[in-house]
Amino acid sequence: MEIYILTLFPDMIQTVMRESIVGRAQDAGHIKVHAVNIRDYSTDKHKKVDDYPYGGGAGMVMFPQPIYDAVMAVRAQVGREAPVIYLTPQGKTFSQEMAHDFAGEDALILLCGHYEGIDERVIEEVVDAQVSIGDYVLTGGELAAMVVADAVARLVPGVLHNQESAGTESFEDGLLEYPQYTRPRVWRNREVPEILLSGDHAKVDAWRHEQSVERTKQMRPDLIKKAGA
Ligand code: 4FD
Repeated sequence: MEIYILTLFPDMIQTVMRESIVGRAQDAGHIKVHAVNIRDYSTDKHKKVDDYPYGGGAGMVMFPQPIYDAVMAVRAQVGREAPVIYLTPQGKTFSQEMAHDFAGEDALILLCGHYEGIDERVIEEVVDAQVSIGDYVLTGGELAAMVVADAVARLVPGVLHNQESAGTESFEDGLLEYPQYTRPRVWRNREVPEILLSGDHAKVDAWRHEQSVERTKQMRPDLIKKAGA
């Protein structure tokens, strides 16, 4: 899968996406993350990409031309259908379900705004979906785009190894994850729950499910209704 991130800060993308599991997945050829500099597509003599908002108000607005040209260039390069997803606080809240939908695409084009956002007309012209990673405002869409890219990348076949399987953790069954323990068996007078040392896999599974349900009731009662646990 190819993920194109259109941004004014391509170095920010490259630096993060070459690390850890996503970096390894790129090295192995499972995914490729392209950071596309929107400024490279500005036809302005000073490579300007933003201007004052019509009607007045604080901040600057990214004007349509460089964004439109960057999207067209990427679309031509991809050659296949690829949704253009704009990261914005006005978008639909990102979810694990959305991550699965996006993971089914050959390519994604993630558009990052800065300043006070982008001209509404370029959204109407090229954007297929507006997505928000949560109800807070960031200085730019880059961190939001990388959250989406990371959540999608780990669902691409081959990206996670057996030790890191995608299906067993929080949200895949609508419940929060159960608590995990490793060595030592006693740490600062705190013991690992006895049942985990019993070797009885059926009992361990039952205990973990019960812990997941309890934890979800405590921390995220809103999820219990959906999970039907
Ligand atoms: N919650 C998110 C996305 C982007 C962002 C921006 C309009 C500001 C938060 C469009 C205004 C983009 C999010 C950049 N902040 N900031 O997903």
